[in-house]
Amino acid sequence: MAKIITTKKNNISTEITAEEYSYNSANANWFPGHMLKAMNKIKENLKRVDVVLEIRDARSPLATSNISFTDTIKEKPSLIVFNKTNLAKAEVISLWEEWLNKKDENFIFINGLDKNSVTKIIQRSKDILNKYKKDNDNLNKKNRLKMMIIGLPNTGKSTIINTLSNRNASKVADKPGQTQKELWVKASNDLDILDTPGVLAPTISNKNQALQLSALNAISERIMDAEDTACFLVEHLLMNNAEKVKEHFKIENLTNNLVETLNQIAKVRGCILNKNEFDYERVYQVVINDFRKGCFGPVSLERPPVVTTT
Ligand SMILES: Nc1nc2c(ncn2[C@@H]2O[C@H](COP(=O)(O)OP(=O)(O)OP(=O)(O)O)[C@@H](O)[C@H]2O)c(=O)[nH]1
Ligand SMILES: [Mg+2]
Repeated sequence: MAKIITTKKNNISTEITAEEYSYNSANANWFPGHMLKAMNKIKENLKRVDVVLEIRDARSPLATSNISFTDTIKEKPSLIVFNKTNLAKAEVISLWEEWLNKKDENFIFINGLDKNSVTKIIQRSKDILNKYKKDNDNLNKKNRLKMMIIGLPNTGKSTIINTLSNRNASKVADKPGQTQKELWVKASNDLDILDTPGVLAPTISNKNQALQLSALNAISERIMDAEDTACFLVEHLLMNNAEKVKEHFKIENLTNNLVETLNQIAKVRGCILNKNEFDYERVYQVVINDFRKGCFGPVSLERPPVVTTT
């Protein structure tokens, strides 16, 4: 059977992290108009809330950040919430906690589907707010807590609100851009939360970051195609979750070679074209979908940067 992986894609399998790409103005759909609108709304609503929650994905804590948020909310009490811990590797989360503890940031790791875990956000937010109030003692004491929830698309903002409020107050879906308009939700007698549409950073300068965002379903396939995303995922999984790949696809003689693995997946999943060629487009979708369903066990796409001392 013929191998149809192109040269360009084989480049992906080598030094992607060293490559520098620019995705800003060159890419027509990178920062769509509705995101600009959403960002302006976030700024406008800042004065109506006590605390801002910035949701990121625990599998990619830095890749799912947005510099526009950091700048916008810097004067406001805020908490970075790393969501989807049930999909990330526990040992890598510990490394992140160690790394983040050295920074001057409020953060928490949670599983957005677990009520006990999500509830921890409330106490942390109150502690942050109380500390802030002590430092700004002219602020009025109020009984109701008002929160705004922001973050990249598909990081789990609406899910967290639903878990907190015990109902499907905001629509949830495993695709970017589900929430299109801000929505106030009364989560309990003393808590109101403002859900907002996901907003991407206006610029992403690193291809590895774009690949992570694509794998996590935070950006559409128009920006990063399935072939690049699937090759990135297979390479990552072969290095970090090989046993699970073997088990999931029932591949006995798994190697660490990208093309051989794609071919083996094509065989076991019957992704074959008419002329006995592998149907790589279908293989890419299988890899991406199975990753998003969590079929390879906990996966952490990013590790804390290593600080080198000279
Ligand atoms: N496994 C797991 N899935 C989660 C968690 N939180 C959210 N999800 C899933 O992630 C997907 C996206 O969730 P949403 O709540 O719609 O994400 P969002 O940030 O509101 O997305 P936009 O509205 O598009 O910006 C859904 O399929 C959720 O079920 C979590 O902690 N663990
Ligand atoms: Mg949403």
